[in-house]
Amino acid sequence: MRTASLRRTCAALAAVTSFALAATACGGTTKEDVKNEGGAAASAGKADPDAATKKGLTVGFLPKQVNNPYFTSADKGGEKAVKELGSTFKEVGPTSATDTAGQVSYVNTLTQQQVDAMAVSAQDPGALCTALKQAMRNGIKVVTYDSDTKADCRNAFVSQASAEDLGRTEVQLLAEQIGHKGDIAILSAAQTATNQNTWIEFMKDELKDPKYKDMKLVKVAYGNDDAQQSFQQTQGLLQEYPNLKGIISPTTVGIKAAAQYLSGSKYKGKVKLTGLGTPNDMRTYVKNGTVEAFELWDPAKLGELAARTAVALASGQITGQEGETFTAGAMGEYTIGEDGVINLGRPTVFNAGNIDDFDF
Ligand code: RAM
Repeated sequence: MRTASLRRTCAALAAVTSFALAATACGGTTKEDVKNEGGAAASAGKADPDAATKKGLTVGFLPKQVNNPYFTSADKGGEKAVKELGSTFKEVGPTSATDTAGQVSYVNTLTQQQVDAMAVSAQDPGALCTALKQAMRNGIKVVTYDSDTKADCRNAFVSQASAEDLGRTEVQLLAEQIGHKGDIAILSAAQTATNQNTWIEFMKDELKDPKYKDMKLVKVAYGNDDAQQSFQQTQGLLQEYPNLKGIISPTTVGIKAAAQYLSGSKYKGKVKLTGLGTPNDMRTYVKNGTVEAFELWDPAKLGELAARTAVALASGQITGQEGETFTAGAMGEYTIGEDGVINLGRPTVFNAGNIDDFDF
């Protein structure tokens, strides 16, 4: 059995040396090690729901992108919860949503800094796996939030809502606005983003229903969660498809940039736009008639649930197995579902009638 201090040494080694060297120095990495020391399917030990909540932990948040207001809200929610629980919060992360190599090195940084748990929003489903598994082998609990990696590369995934619900309802929202007729496009984030790609698959599946027979998805464009690129991609879509009737943008950066473009163009109010946005970003465009309705969850609550899940894992109250339950403070009780997924709840649809009730 490894001691905690050996784990720490290995963590530091793994982060500063090559994986092979760290594995040798730490006595090799066998399948059994992985089984015993990490992975949703192979979490260490048994959960003890009555275990005390540990204090004095360090929980690192690693969003897709640090300068994105959505992640600012989410991570603030995480920070508040971590502090309330008597632990230390830290945040690291890239400024670009397409800097996957940067995300990998931030995982290694957190491992090297010997955090107790990390909450990661993955830019890419597979790219972080080696680094995340290394973290778990060193006793660090790994939660993904917002955007998942593969199930065996983390202990649990805190999902904003059912991916299926999100994908299908965005198509439904747009269909109502365009009378179920016309060409439509999707303006997504990064091409590799796990969350957006999952939602887009459900959008495509929803569009197979005969009630959408007169709607055609002509293109999926990628604005990389960059305001300027998203603006230009919207402009490009309208140039390429002048008969476009609607756009779905399942990204807070994308929908805002698309709304900005549409609102200053001849397409304002004519080309419908929906997707996932924050009420504060979208208020102007709802009030000026560019956007009728869009949806989102509360990012701060997502961050809070990620933090509480990370602390529950690090305290041994849960291991990430399906069926385990834990209390997430005032948010109430949550049950871990299939593949270690924990669902925050249902998203809210925002429109002119309710947008002023929200401030995030
Ligand atoms: C952007 C990011 C994030 C996504 C939201 C809706 O801020 O791509 O991952 O969940 O949009």
